[in-house]
Amino acid sequence: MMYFKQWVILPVVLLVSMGLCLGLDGAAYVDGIHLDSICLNIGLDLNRDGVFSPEDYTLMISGLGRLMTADVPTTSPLPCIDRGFTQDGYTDVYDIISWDWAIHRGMYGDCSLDIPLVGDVNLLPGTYLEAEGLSETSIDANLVFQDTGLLLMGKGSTFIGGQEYVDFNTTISMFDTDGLFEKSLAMPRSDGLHRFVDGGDSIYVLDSEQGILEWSPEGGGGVVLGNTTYQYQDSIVQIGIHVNEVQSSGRPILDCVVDQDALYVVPVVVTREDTVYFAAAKLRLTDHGYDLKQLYYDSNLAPVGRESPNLQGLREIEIDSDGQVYLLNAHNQNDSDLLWVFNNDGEMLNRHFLNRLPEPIQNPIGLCYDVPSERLYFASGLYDQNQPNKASLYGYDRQDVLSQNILEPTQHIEVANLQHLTAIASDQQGTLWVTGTTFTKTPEHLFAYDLPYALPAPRLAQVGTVGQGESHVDAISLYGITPINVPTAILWIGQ
Ligand SMILES: [Ca+2]
Ligand SMILES: [Ca+2]
Ligand SMILES: [Ca+2]
Repeated sequence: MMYFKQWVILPVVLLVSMGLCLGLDGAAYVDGIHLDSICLNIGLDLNRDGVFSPEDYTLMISGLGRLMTADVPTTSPLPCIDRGFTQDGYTDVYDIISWDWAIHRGMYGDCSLDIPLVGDVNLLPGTYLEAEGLSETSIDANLVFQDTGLLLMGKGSTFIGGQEYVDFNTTISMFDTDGLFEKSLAMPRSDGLHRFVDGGDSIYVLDSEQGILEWSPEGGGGVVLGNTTYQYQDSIVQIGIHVNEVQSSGRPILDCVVDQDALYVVPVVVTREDTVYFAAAKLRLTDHGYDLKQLYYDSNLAPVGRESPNLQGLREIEIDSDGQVYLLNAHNQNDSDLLWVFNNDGEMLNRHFLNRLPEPIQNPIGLCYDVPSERLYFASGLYDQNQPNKASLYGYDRQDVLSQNILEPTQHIEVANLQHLTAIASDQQGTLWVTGTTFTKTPEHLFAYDLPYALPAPRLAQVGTVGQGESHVDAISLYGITPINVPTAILWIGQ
């Protein structure tokens, strides 16, 4: 089995520390809870049997929807799940992306799986400095999606010694415009694909290693935006992970919006003098590639430091029909679950601290702008251990997002039969498609010796965007219909 890798296990050092300091406004900010040292020399081998295998991957998947707190038992593998470039105190689909990248890079035994934000950048004159990682073709020519309605991407299962586990490889399932299953395809590149984005006539597929790929309806496609460095005004802006044999740096593109000849991406790493922070970027297609046209960031909160919320969780972006830009940050530290709206020229119009709302939303995920209702939808990526079979989805009128009033949802939808929501897509005709997964066994704490865990089952729900107030929908099970157990991305492409 080629993906198994062995290495020497060294003694494990247990260290938990937490720092406190006062910010400029007098508020107490906490440094990160340094739980990673628990994971020292474990790498991805969560059950510590000396090999990395689908057992470990299944254990990681079993941790989805959880919150990292200081009372997580030191024998729990949970802190070792929330690592890499999505270490934010939450375990969700972004940790799957981080793991997949680490698996692809062969970082099975690396203790931190972390990579620095910035590496050594050789500056050359001009705005377009370098492009790396551009490859010939990454999308299989047989992947034809004409007449398809709904696309799901996710993780299926594999058998090891007669026992079923979650597989690392990525599968895409296609459904027709009535939601009936058509077919599934194993992806030829299965190590970094993590999101679909509507690209008009084509589909854009995000890959944590390669950047943004374009997938044409007739099959085939390749990289349209690879790992790139720009000089923008007085800053250096790095997009994607810059893979280097000695030391890679940067962050993968986690989300993008395709709008005519512009691409909006998040996150990008900005270096200005001695500060480094995250932003979203607008790029415009020119005859020599994409030029960086605009950055979107909160200048009051942006520098990554002790005096600010932790904005290293910048993860999702949406654009409304007036070109206004919405950004979502999720981080379980210093009230860092945030929603922003900017105008297209980069001026911040409003920000909302989602965990300071009367009904706080932790780990916001699945940001989706629905054009007909002019509403912004997202969900909490935490599941409620008291109600493990319900997920909460919120819809906000965009005027309310722009208003300085306390943000209140126009719609609050409880999705029954769904434990952990991973992604939302709008058909832009009044329906949201919601996906995620449900675990039949949800212990309070995860332990490696509880393996084998029961495999999670895929879920799909439809939500109308004309309603108001509280409502309930039931998710249907796709178990036995699609080979995907854990859907990680969804896109409506029907007419
Ligand atoms: Ca193992
Ligand atoms: Ca995480
Ligand atoms: Ca988005």
